Amino acid sequence: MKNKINEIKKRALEEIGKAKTFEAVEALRVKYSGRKSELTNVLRGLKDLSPKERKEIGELSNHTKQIIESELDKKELKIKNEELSHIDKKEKIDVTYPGKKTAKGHLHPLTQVRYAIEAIFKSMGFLVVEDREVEDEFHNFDAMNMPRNHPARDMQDTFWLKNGCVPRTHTSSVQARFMEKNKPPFRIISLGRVYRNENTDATHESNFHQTEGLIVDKSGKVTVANAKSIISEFMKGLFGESTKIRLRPSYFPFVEPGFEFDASCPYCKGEGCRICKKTGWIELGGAGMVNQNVFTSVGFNEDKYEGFAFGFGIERLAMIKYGIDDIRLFHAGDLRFLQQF
Ligand code: FA5
Repeated sequence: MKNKINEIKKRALEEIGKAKTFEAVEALRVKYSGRKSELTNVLRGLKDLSPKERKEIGELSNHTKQIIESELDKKELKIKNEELSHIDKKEKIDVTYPGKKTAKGHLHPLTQVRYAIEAIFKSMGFLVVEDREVEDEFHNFDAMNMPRNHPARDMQDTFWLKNGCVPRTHTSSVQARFMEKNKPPFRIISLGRVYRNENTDATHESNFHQTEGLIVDKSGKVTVANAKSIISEFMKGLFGESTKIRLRPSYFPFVEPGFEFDASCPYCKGEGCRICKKTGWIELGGAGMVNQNVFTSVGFNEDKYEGFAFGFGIERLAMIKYGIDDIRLFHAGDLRFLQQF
């Protein structure tokens, strides 16, 4: 039995010496040290030996097993070290090679225009305020001098909610909300979403954004001339120094007198082109002196204050600024469009 054990040991050490891969070492571990190894088989015959021989053979086989296992471990470590020493040939790292650029997100073009509008008005001393998008009938219509059955309500097709409220049809509702809580003098702008029950086309959306402006002071302190110069400064800030504006008489129930204002086309500088439909002017919004009925509806004494209000669509401004001919592109979520800004 001693000879058999020594023969197994000799063979095992020879084979371990020749093994070159992890897999080969693992196969030898099973063959010489596993539960079904040759050495384990030999030990099954121990029961037929005398106690003295059993002790001697038992010790020899344990010692042999330890030697084989230690050689297997050493061989495994050797193979691992060899692999690591060659890794630089397989996996070269050039630390000077430029890395892959991760695509960065950026602001939506409407957000960019919104920030530009805010910055220009803030530089003229305006406070930026926000209010709710779902309004009650009073603040959206009645307080703005559009009581129930007033024909002017038809000017803005409205989505009605079951509870009688409306997704606001214009940012003018913020005028009433602000004046209920603040006494003049003040100058504010408010930017946000508005909703109209309209069919969409290249220049109309049912959900778009507006900017509302309101300046109120004691009677005699606010004039159309002040307002015209503020709107003019704003347009120059957005479209360039050479931009001109003009006011045309128009009707909005919450202002008296009321105007629509146009800016000279920034593309053709007033010569006439495709963007301005050959007129040289682009219509941008409405404006006017605040109707005294609006002041009384928020609790101000009649004729104590005077004010000027204006409102314009943010998408329309962005279309002109970037030369976009279809308003629906802003909300379509097409990355090929958005990545251009
Ligand atoms: C108003 O909404 C008034 N509240 C503006 C105002 C404020 C007038 C203060 C006087 C004083 P209007 O419905 O014309 O007015 O809309 C104002 C601007 O919003 C338009 O000039 C246009 O730029 C934009 N706009 C109107 N309807 C749409 C639409 N369906 N899609 C995109 N933009 C629109």
